[in-house]
Amino acid sequence: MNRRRFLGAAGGVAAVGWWSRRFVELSGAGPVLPQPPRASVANLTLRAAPGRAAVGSTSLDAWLYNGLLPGPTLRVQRGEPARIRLENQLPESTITHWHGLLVPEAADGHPRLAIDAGKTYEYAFTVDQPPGLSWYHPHTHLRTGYQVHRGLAGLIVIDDPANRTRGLPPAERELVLVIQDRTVMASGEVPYDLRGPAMMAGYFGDTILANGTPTPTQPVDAATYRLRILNGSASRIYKLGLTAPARMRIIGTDGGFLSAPVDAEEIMLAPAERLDLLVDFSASAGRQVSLETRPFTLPQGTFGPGGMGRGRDMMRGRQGDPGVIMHFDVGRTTERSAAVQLDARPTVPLPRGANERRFVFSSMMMDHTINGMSFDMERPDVRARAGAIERWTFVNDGPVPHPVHLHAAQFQVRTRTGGRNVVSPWETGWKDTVLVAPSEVVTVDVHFGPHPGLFLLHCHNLVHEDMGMMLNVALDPA
Ligand SMILES: [Cu+2]
Repeated sequence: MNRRRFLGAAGGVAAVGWWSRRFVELSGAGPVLPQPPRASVANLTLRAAPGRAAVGSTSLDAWLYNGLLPGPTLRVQRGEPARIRLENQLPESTITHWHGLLVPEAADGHPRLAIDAGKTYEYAFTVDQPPGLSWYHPHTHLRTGYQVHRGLAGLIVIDDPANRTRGLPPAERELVLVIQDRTVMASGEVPYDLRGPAMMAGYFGDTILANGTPTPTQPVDAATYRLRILNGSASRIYKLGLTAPARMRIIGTDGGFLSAPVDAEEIMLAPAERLDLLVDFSASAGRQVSLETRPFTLPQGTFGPGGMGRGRDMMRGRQGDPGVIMHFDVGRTTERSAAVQLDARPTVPLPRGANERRFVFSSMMMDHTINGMSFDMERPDVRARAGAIERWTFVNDGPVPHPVHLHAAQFQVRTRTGGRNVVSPWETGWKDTVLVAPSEVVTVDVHFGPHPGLFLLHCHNLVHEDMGMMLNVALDPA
């Protein structure tokens, strides 16, 4: 069966008429933002299994890690060894990837390591990188999008022992937030229907879930909070903003802290990107502040406005639709925020004579390729060296945006030409995922981690990834 037919056939509920669907009930004063329970990685069993997860007035027919949506938040200290046993109680094969962690090949969750239903996989690795927010999710051949969509995803926080001396908010004013969009039926089913425009633009759900909850309301003091945000959506990009006076300062991104906080009015967050944010609510005491995603259009590339690239699906909305993610009810208790001292991973200039490579991301006629190639599990496509520094250029010559993700490395975004034509403030730190919109050319300086082996470069629009927009990166020993 070819890749496209397989995805279409296996995509979940087949034909669902709009008349049988309804939006998950929304209420103005919903539940608070649930915080996933924390788990240590010292001796962790992560069980992937079918389950139910309460979502608004219904319950999702889900696949979950340890019964939770999102899964438990793994808290780890730098230098701490992780021993994690993955138990696959799903009806199909799976494997878990630790997105953002620099781990040995055997622990990276390459799809060729997937285990059958009923089997277990033992992960052993040591976390040795600066504090920051990473996450974990399946990386199963052809099935990543479906398995994440059913609910398999969770956060990893590399803790920072120096939090308080940096002037950052205390633990009780730190919130994690996973943003995902899903269409949830009254029955609890979550159709993942990839026919038509979805095969080009990706999956778009009609409800935005914040830690699995539609539009929660979080009570906060009129003080500074730390929000650690993951866009865990398959395809949807969010343009984050606040509805009432509240100052947003970016302190970190995928790979850890920026060198200094950067103020922002709006922040664009593509699938798999993370954000470490300070929000000062002191100007909105006694008011409600909403975190919203604002409308946007990206350049449309070669199809032009109104083409397939807009991915308009009558019922599910499309890229750039506005929506409310959650509310904050700001109390009267005020507290002045302290001066913030960050500690960024140092920048290293590109060495003379560094390798340069170019990758062209193309989406045409519902085929998604990199340099004309579709993913082959065994074929090494790029050979580089562990520990090396290289300059890579990502080119989007098609009509749909691609959040480009590289395993086993962190990179720094250097330039963006075409399209938005700017490197945004939230892209200035160390990253592992960067949005390359239509017509854009983005150069990054890649710093490979210390581990040799077979790793991946791919689009993190999970629909594109499963349709083959992925290459193998073979790292030789340093
Ligand atoms: Cu893509």
